[in-house]
Amino acid sequence: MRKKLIICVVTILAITSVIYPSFAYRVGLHLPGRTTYVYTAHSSLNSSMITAVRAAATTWNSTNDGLYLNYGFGSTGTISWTDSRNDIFSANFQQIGLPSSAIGATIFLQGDFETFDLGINSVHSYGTGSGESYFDLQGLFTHELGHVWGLLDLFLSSPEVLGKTRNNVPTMYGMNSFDGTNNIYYYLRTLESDDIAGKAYIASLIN
Ligand SMILES: [Ca+2]
Ligand SMILES: [Ca+2]
Ligand SMILES: [Zn+2]
Repeated sequence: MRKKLIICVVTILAITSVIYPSFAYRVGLHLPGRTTYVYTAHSSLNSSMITAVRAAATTWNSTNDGLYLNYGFGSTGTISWTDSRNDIFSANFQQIGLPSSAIGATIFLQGDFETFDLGINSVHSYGTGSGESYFDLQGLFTHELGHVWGLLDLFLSSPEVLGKTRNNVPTMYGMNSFDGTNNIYYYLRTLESDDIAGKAYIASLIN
């Protein structure tokens, strides 16, 4: 059983500007450079992971605000932050220079929000469901894909999180442990009103 909270980070390799309006969600660091991103499933993902990321993308697409994540193709080879591929991958974060304590990370380069890469840290155990001995893949991917749209992590002390339970905590809650479970990701599969409002706000800025 994991007793330690592990921060799930969005990694911006270089930060251009920070806008930080406080609504019932938080946006900042960047606005997406595209209204539709095509992502690829890297060969480091197993079939369960691919199923999970596609379900997570469908969840965000269902908000119907003009911002879409479309599956492109399977990819192989080296992951590059600077190529045109938006790879979804699994890797040992420490070995590739990402924060070793993170569970997932979404990576943009400074000034280029046309492309991203999104990874899960292979040192952890992943699965499907609400079990406590692993992290739910679909919920984790749903959370990370929210970062693609520019939504920021929320934490225990965030007004958006105070008073919430596992059943209504926003998907953008940024740690694994909440409301007595160490696998809050299972509950992050479904978007809450704050997540939907945040994405709609971002859509209104760029559409
Ligand atoms: Ca890339
Ligand atoms: Ca939910
Ligand atoms: Zn996060």
